[in-house]
Amino acid sequence: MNADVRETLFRQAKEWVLEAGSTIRTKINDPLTIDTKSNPNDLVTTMDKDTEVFFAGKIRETYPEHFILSEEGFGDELSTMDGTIWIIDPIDGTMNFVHQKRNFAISIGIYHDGIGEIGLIYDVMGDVLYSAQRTKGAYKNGQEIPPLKTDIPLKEAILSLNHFWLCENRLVNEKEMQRLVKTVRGTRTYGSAALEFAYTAEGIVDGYLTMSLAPWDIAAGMVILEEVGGVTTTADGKPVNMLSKNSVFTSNPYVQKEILNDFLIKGKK
Ligand code: 2AM
Ligand code: CA
Ligand code: CA
Ligand code: CA
Repeated sequence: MNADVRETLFRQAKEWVLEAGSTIRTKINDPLTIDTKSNPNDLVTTMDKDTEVFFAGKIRETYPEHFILSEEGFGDELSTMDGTIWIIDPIDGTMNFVHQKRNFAISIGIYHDGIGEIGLIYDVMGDVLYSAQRTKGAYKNGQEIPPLKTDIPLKEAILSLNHFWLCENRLVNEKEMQRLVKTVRGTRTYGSAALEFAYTAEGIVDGYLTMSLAPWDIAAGMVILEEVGGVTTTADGKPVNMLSKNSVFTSNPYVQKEILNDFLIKGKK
């Protein structure tokens, strides 16, 4: 994608993200209609849907030739990554949105012919915008985020992961995961994949490991991570597929190989 085209698109997407975030803040204490999707803990609210409708409307009106890949069903059915695709999670961390009224984000990645060009992750209640354009660096509220540290011993790393990894699971032997948790300095669980990507990019956690994410959970984060030298793969070290669900391991490359080889691949089922 041409750099000028990308810059214009970036400014437009950023404006819409801030506008959508402002609307959510205004309505944060309004009564919510909450439904469930795949299971009783898989929540969706009218705010998720309304926010996605807002973006889909703006995009279809302004860029009718673009495509939309999004969580709540107002996007397109896509079978290739050809063209310009807005990959949208209107609210990432819906459970946090419902229970905590904070710790959720709007996540938008814009990809062109399969390449991540723009990433925007907006911590709505914190009013913190993480953003990146390919080859132009990553920013937190307009301040450039420095490249990730290259000297983190595993015993001083903080890892973000869901506690399900420590229970019997289909991917990695839980004994290896327990050993990993005891090896690193600490672990965290924030409940918003997009924010966990942003925190990894910021270097306040050194990696994020998750069992099953959709493209809209990771599209923006991957662009931002890449700009600070981070690496994103599946939990067994393979490239992630933007048209399907994936296990995901995004990390500082300095600890990535060690965690992959010594724990995830070693304990792989
Ligand atoms: P969501 O809030 O947009 O659904 C929670 O650990 C993280 O995993 C959130 O980023 C959440 O995104 C994501 N996630 C992906 N699939 C999920 C599912 N089926 N149920 C709950 N959270 C899911
Ligand atoms: Ca969801
Ligand atoms: Ca999500
Ligand atoms: Ca969502």
